[in-house]
Amino acid sequence: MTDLAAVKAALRTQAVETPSWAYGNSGTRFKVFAQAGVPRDPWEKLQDAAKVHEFTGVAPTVALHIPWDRVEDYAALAKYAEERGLRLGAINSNTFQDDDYRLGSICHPDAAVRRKALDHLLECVDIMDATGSGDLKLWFADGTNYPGQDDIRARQDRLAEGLAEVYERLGEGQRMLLEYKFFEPAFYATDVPDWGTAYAHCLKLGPKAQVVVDTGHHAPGTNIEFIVATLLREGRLGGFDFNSRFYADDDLMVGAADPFQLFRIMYEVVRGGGFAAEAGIAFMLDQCHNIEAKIPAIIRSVMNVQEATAKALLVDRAALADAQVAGDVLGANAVLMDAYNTDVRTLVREVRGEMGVDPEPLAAYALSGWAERIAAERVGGQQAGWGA
Ligand code: LRH
Ligand code: MN
Ligand code: MN
Repeated sequence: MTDLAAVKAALRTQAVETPSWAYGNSGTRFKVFAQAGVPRDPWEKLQDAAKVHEFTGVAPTVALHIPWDRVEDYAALAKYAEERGLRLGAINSNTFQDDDYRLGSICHPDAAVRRKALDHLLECVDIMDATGSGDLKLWFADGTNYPGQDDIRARQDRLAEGLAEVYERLGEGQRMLLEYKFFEPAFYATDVPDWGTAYAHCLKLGPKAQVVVDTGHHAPGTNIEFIVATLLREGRLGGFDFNSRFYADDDLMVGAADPFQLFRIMYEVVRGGGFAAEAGIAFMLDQCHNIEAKIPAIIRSVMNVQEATAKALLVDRAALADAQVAGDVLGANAVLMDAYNTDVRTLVREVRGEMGVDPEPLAAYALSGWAERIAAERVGGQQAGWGA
């Protein structure tokens, strides 16, 4: 038997971080379809993020991407967020949109390019100081396209050296979250391709270096929940970049392609003690909404995470443990599936009501008139970054 009151209490503490770039226009290599009312600057992105939080109650922080969200005064941006009931979350670095980075950034063979990339990462920590953000999220587009193009080991040495310099710069209460991705834009060898490589670097660096799992960054069929369980067990799971994929790094709404996978991941989080606030795991979205309306898509994503979490919390852990110890294969599987197959929509509606949030976030947002207002007021929305 699961304690429903405890499940609800846990759900009320949930926090999902939304990415500033999901509010902007984005697309594929082929076309960016501009939408009416899209934010023109980081301030307007925060206005939209505040709506997501207002209608879900569980999206209190917003991740920034530098330089996409470059402003003169980051402390003022943080204050602007606060005035809207938000906080600024992870600062995402960007060492992939400059001509100099053709052969990589902190793994580049030329020391001058490495210096430039490192200076950017250090600037991101300065921004964290100003915004009060605790996490620096690092993803490197570094890698090679052809065997022999560069020395794989030397690139690892450069990576370790660069990361160490940034690690040293981290202040009290600041962490470095290292994100891996198995391919793209490099096609032969990526310098941080998998959790093992990220973990090895983090282990050398120290406890403030943690691995971030972007759910879209694995080969098809990868058992992501196993990675989550392992990193949690080792105390090195820093957070998630949630999204869905059908093929590659699709950045679709989390829980859209494979809600069962999202449940399995959230179950391992709950099982490993990662859901408690003290665990410090950042539950971030990393998505792009190319053809669908952005704010409703982000609200839907937050709801999907919330529902998957509710199901994970509903797993009858005692019954599961009994079945596992008894070697009852089908019984154990049935306990897990019972939780997954539970319709939790009424439960989460109740949780919202208890939090003073409308039980139907999407309908409430549609009625709020915000979409019409921004479409009328904002002309010339900003692109999220791709193809800019
Ligand atoms: C890389 C990535 C990384 C970037 C984001 C925009 O594919 O997942 O997190 O910062 O996309
Ligand atoms: Mn990501
Ligand atoms: Mn990605």
